[in-house]
Amino acid sequence: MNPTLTNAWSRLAEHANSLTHTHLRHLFAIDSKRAQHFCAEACGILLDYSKNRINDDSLRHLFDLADACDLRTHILAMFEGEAINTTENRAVLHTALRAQGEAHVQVGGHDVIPDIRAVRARTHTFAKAVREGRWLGHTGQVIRDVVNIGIGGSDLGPLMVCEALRPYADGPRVHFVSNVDNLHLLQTLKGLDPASTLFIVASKTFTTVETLTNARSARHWLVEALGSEAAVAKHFVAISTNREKVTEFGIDADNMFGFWDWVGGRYSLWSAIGLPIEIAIGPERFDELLAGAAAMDLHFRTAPLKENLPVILALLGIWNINFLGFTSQVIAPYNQTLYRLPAYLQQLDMESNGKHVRVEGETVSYGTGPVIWGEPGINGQHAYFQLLHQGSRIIPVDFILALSQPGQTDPHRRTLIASCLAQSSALMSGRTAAEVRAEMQARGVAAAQIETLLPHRVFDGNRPSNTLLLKDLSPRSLGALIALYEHKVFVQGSIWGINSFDQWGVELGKQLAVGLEKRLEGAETPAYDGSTEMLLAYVARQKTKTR
Ligand code: G6Q
Repeated sequence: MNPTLTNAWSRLAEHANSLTHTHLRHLFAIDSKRAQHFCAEACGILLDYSKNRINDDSLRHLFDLADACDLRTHILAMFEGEAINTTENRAVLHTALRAQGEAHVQVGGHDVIPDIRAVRARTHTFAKAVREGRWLGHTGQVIRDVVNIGIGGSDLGPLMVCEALRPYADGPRVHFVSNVDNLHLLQTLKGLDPASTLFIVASKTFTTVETLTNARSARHWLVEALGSEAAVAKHFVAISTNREKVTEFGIDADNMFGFWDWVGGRYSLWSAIGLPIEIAIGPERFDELLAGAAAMDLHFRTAPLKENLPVILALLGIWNINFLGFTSQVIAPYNQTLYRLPAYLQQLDMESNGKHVRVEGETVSYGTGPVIWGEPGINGQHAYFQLLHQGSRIIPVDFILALSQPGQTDPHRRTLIASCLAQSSALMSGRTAAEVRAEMQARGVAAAQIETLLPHRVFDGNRPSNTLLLKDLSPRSLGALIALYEHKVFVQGSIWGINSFDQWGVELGKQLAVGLEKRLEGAETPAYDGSTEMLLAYVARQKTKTR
């Protein structure tokens, strides 16, 4: 169903006009229970969405839109393994990876749950052996450092989770190398002892040039140092769906942990791709991460739409993008260990919903995925928040704050919480000219100077945000938080009628890079566009000069 053809869409458009001149301050003033009213809680996460430019009517129309677009049917289709990734004819079953207890999920008539659990048993055993010092390197040393080599979905998820759960890390140190710029690998390996270093080569396809180039260089570093090709068997494992390519690379199939084409790269941290997490925090805690995500899955699948966190978050996004024209979205986590969450969500959202054609191939006439960006909020306050408060565009913010974490103490924690609450309050209320004037007068500022400074010191406010409070930042609550955003992205994709699970947009550049690399090696290639040819000539001149 094209969402713009629904009655709900037309009503939302009209309704948005009627709210144009309403300030959030006013909405709070006329409803003393607004905060309680526009608030929902599930799986240890409180979502306060009262600071959005909405009222009861807005929500009613948004839920009608979800119904008119058959959201419930879409949800069921995903959980039940239908091939909803239509351009690749694949099911989308990251939810099956974290299914708890007795479960059966069929893909093409085959129950995938036993396969998932068999691989998990192997990753658990392997992670334990590494953590307990039973998996020994080629020269008999225990593993002290683990280097994950992967990129995109084979990097961002495990990296983000390992960082977020660092206070729980009690295994070997885990490092991540993704950029093909060899300085990333070089700097990571600096100070590591090859005899006690294990490499995980993580690549769904095992054809990704960045990952294979890094993996080859890592193998060279190891073999040089340990003096034997045989060392590879004890220092390299692979996570992939491509057994043939893994063995071709020289990694024994026994040292490979598999997954399946129905796991999208950016949804894969719940599969064997999570091995670095298991090694860092232990298989039991990894299981808690899965259980947290499963709890959110259950909530998403069963809670009424009006209480459903992912649905509410998604509909508010649609309201902001399609009806208010706010097409950018900041992710501002306040806990330091969540510092990679914005990058992770950037891939999750922008690769999933950065689409301009509907599933049927027709070009959309409405906005789709937002521009997602951000950095930890507290640092952001000293950097990009100026634009959020007084810039000429309105950019909604998701404030994310876990209220406790092992090792967190006051006064640091208090300052963190106060800062987070202060920012969303300031964005919402702003500061009027009368308030600024009164404050400056009270400080004895001269009248003329007050008038000069006034326009610069006024904050319009009325800038929307969500606040997500987690009771703690544990494997379980993190699992729920990630699943919440996965489902938010899914709901938006379903309503926009796009395929959130392919990523053809990354292909063209990859193909061009192959030819350009040949040209850089000196081969003749067909001419590129004028700009690219000019840049190639510049590169060539610099190369000659530095020789
Ligand atoms: C994720 C994308 C992409 C992918 C990387 C790495 O959904 O498909 O980010 O994860 O390109 O791919 P490989 O795991 O195949 O190396």
